[in-house]
Amino acid sequence: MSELFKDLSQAIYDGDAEKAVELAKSGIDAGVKPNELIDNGGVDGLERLGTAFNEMEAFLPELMLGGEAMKAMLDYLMPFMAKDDSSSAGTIVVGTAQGDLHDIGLNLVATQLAVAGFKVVNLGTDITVKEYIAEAKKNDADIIGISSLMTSSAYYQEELLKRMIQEGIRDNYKVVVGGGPITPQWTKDIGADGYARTAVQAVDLCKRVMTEDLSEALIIE
Ligand code: B12
Repeated sequence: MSELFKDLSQAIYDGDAEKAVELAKSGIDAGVKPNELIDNGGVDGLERLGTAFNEMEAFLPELMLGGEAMKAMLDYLMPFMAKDDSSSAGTIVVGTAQGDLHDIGLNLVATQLAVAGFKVVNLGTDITVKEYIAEAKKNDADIIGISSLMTSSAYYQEELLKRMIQEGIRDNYKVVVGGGPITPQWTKDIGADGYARTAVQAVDLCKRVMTEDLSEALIIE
């Protein structure tokens, strides 16, 4: 990892928003792509923070500061991501599942999809199964995307698919899932249409579930 990525990761880990933005700016000035700064710097810092939290070396306030620093850096970087206005790749309704307030990954997925030409309806956090379905109908969506950062909220991914079957609307929308605890096996078990590990891969996933005739869940990791 280059020095810049290492410093950026550390600034996020330390919850130092000012430094994170300053380092991101120096990266942009040096021609580094926003996605590289996000993935190699920011996400790395948050992943280390998550591990430290698990090992009780970091606590909730540190987690919050890390999240805030990442958000500040993303706010700075968003305008540097070029938008492809040439086509409408499809409409996707996205949000984090019920009970889940994590939105950093969700916003990254929403941004990448918008940049790639999708019409994105970002519902935000703590979205119930009912709300996903109502919003998908209202927006005439092609895809529903559910993010879950906690094992407890992943349960609602399965609930959504069950509810769609009960209401006879399962085939009306593709359903893609993602987030930390989500695995390819879980994706297959609950009968979702696809899973991607990162926001950049989510674009490929959504394009492919829209256009390809897939006989089983599409996994991109
Ligand atoms: C920052 C953070 C917080 C912040 C969130 C700030 C915010 N606005 O989002 C705060 C402090 C609020 C927080 C709170 C809590 N957190 Co927290 N948090 C984290 C942390 C450190 C980073 C999460 C993050 O933003 N990662 C960076 C982003 C970019 O990654 P990502 O979200 O995974 O998204 C990427 C991919 O997964 C994918 N993706 C994501 N969504 C989707 C959707 C689709 C459709 C697709 C295709 C792809 C995709 O693309 C994204 C970009 O590449 C993680 C640790 C970790 N390693 O994840 C813990 C973590 C998620 N938190 C955890 C916990 C336990 C909590 C709390 C319960 C703590 C507490 N005791 O109160 C609360 C719960 C609050 C709630 N009800 O939601 C646990 C969850 C454990 C579990 N498996 O259930 C984790 C894993 C920490 C740990 N190691 O224990 N947290």
